[in-house]
Amino acid sequence: MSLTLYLHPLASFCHKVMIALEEAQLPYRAVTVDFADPVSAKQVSDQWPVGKIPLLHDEASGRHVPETTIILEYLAERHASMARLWPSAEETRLEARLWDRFFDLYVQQPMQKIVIDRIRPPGANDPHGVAEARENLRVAYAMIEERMVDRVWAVGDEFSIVDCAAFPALFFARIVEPFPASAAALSAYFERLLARPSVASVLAQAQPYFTMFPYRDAMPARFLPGA
Ligand SMILES: N[C@@H](CCC(=O)N[C@@H](CS)C(=O)NCC(=O)O)C(=O)O
Repeated sequence: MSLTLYLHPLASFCHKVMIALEEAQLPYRAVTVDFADPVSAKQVSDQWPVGKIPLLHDEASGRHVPETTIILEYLAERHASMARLWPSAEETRLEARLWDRFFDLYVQQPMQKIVIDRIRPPGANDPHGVAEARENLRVAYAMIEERMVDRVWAVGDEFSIVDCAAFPALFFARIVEPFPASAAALSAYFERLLARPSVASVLAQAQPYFTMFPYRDAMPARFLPGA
């Protein structure tokens, strides 16, 4: 097996790549990174000093590839099954790049800001930053709602890398900032994503770690183990 993914099963950006790997049916070795263990964390920081996961290692090329979108581009250049997750028409491909950035920057990042603030040491919280992040999420939800009114998937007619980016972003974001009741198209899109076998598989891998999630108290019961 040529591909190794350094990941954590609870980490939302890792889910984006894990879902894509499952969709593309590319086998990989998963190495769980424990950032509390300096030896484990060093496996990542030696190759990518910013220390973010996921990080891909491809034994076939000897390369380490960081950053979710770059990992998915790298794999698409080498595997037809991953290339199929990227729209081929130029205009749709550009749209896919845009909405991939959208889900990373305007859903995942504000969600992370809110989540991480909950585990900051006493006195180190950033209420203003968290309020801004919540407003960012509300704006993003309104944009997705408008977009998804007449769509099945986020870009083009087929499930794509954008949907891989969308699911983990929306899964954790809606726990910290629920979707508005009026967002019917967004909620229906979320349920379609949930029904995807690749998504169900990645969620099942995350489930044993949900107790580590700082907002576990707000997690819907249907996602908890044994539900
Ligand atoms: N832009 C990066 C973001 C990756 C990211 O934020 N990963 C989180 C896990 S979801 C992480 O490594 N957090 C560890 C840390 O910040 O110490 C990507 O797309 O890969």
